Amino acid sequence: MNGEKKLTLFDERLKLQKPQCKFGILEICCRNCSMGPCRIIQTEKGSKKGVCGADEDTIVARNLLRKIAVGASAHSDHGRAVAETFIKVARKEAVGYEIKDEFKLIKLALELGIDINGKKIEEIAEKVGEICLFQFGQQEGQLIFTKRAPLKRQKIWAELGITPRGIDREVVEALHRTHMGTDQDYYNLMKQAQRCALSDGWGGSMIATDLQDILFGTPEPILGRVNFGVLNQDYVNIIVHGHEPLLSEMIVVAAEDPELINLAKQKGAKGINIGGICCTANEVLMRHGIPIIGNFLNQEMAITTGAVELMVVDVQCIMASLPEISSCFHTKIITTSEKAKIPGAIHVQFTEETALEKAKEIVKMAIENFENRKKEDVVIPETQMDLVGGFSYESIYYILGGRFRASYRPLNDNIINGKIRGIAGVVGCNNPKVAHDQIHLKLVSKLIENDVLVLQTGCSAIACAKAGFMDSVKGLDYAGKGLREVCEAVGIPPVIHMGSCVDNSRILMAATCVVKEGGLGDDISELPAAGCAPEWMSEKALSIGQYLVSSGLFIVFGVTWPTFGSKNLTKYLFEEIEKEVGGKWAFEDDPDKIADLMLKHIDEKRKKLGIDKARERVLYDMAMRRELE
Ligand code: SF4
Ligand code: MSK
Repeated sequence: MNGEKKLTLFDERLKLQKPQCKFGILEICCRNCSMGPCRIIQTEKGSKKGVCGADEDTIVARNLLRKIAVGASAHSDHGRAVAETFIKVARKEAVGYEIKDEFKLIKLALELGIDINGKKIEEIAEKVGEICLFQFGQQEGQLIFTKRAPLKRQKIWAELGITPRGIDREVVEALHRTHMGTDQDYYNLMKQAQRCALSDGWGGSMIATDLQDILFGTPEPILGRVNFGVLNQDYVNIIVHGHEPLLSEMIVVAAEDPELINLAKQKGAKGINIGGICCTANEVLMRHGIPIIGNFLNQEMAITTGAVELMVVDVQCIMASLPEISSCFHTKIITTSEKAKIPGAIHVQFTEETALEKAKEIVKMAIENFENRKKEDVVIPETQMDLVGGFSYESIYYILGGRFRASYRPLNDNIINGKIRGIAGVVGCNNPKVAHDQIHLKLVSKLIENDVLVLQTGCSAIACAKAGFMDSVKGLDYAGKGLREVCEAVGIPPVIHMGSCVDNSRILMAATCVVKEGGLGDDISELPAAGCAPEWMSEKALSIGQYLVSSGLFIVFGVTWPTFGSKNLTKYLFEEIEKEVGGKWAFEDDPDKIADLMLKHIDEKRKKLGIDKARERVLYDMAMRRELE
C-alpha cells in the first residue's frame, strides 16, 4: 500500500456528510426550476410553499416519481441492451455469444404468437428479439408481458388506468409530469409512478431476465461459494462488478482460454480466478457457479485485500471511489460501458461485435498486472461459505414436481396445509446507515424460523448466502419445523436465491405460478406473501417496491422512507392504495418488527383464504387428525 495516501471508505465518508440535510431526508426540497431551489418550511401558521405554489404533497410526490422513473429506466435500459445483443446474436453479428436455451426460446416465441413452423432457431430468435425491443418504443395498448399476470390483476390495472403502454413512454411521461407547472396532484402523480414501475417489472426487467436466460442459460440449482475467502492468493484475481451479464459472461469465457491460462502461469500465478460483486456476481453465480466475493458494501474492501489484479465494471451500483482506492494498491479499475465512465478508471469500450476480443484484452491486462502485486500488502480474510443458487421460476417447477410432472402443486399444498406459513421476497441493497447485512440477516432468520419460505435477489441474497442460509444443510438449522420438513423432502435450502435485481421479475412470475396452480385465490394480492428491502439505497429499489405493491403485494422498506414530508402521500401509500391495488407500502427499521409486520400480513391472508385452521392443525397428533377428517 502507498503509505502517503489515506484511504477513506464509505463509512468515513458517511460520517463526513453528517448532519445530513433534513429537507432532503423528508424530500421537501425542489430544484425543478430556477425560481428555486425551494424548501417547505413548517411554521405555526402552516407550511411555506414553493415559489410556484407547490406544497409538500406535490413536491414529495414529484420527487418520488422521478426516483421511480430513474430506477425503472436503469432496469429497462439494461433490458434494452440485452434485446439489442439478442438480435445481433440471432443475426450472427455478436462473436462469442450463442443461444443456450432453445426450449425457452421456442416457449417464448409461441407466447409472443410467432409462427415457428419451418423456421431456423436464429430466425425465431431474431423475431423474438424484435418484438421485445419494440416494447420499449410502443406507444399504446399494453406491454405484452403484463398479459402473464393473473386475469384479475390485469383487470385491476385496466380499471385504474395504470396498465403500462410502452417502457420508454412511461419513463418520458413521468419526467414530463414532474416538469415545473405540470402534474401537481399527488394522487395523479402516483398513478404514473405505478404505470412506470409496472413497465419495469412486467416490461424491462422481465425482458432482461427472459432474454438473458435464453442467451446464457436458464438457471438451475448450482453450488457456489461466497465471501472474501474466495479470492485466491496464488491466482490472478479478477472481479466482475455491476449488472449486465453481457460483459461478465464473456470475461468468464475469456478466463477459460488455455493461452491466457498459460500466460498467467508464465507470470507466476497458478491460474485465473474470477469473483463477483453485486448483481453481476449473482448473474455469474446463477449460471456458472462462479464464486461471489460480496455485495454492495464489500466493493471497496475487496480492493483493500491487495489481492485483486483488476476489477471490471459495467453499469449501476459502482462506487465512484474505486479508482482512488485502487490507486493505493496495484488494482486496475476498468469501465466498459459508454454510459458509465469514472474519472481515474481505464476505459475499454465493450461492444457485442468485439465482445470476446475485448474480454480477452481485459483478462490479459489482469494477468500482466499480477507481477505488480505487493505480496506483503495482501490480506485475504479466510471466511467463505457454501451455497446453492440458481433458482428460476422454471427450475422451481421441476424441483417441486419432478421433470415429468413439473408443477407448483407441492408448494401450494404445503402452504395450504400450513407447513409453509407463507412466502416472503427479501431483496435489495446495503445501506451504510445501518450495520452491514445485519437487518437482512435478522429479518430472514426470523422469517424462516417461522416457516416462511424466503425468495431472494440482489445484495440481500448475497448477505444471506454469507450467513449460510443458502447452504442446503446448514440453512435448515435456521428453519422452523414445517419449512424444514418441506425443504428436506425437496432438497432445497429455506432461502432461495433467484438472481439479480432485474430477476425480481422471477418473483413476479413465481407468485403468478402459485396463483395459477390454484387453491390460494385468484390474484397475487390474495397470497400469504409479503416483501421487504430492509437495507435499500438505490432508486431501482423504489421502482421494484412500487411494481410489487402495484402487483398486489405488501412491501416493507427499512432504513429510511422518502415520503414522510407529506402526510397525505404517506397515508395514501401506507393505507389507501391497498383498496385500489390490493398491495401497500410500510416502513419499519427494526428487523424484528419488520418480520412481525410481514407475518401478521401473511396470517391475515391465510385467514381470508380460510387456511388459518390448517396451520393450527399441523400441531395435532394423528388421532386428532383422524378425528378432524
Ligand atoms: Fe420551487 Fe416550484 Fe420551481 Fe420547484 S418547481 S423549484 S417548488 S418554484
Ligand atoms: S446491486 S441495486 S446495491 S441490490 Fe443490484 Fe445491490 Fe441494490 Fe445495487
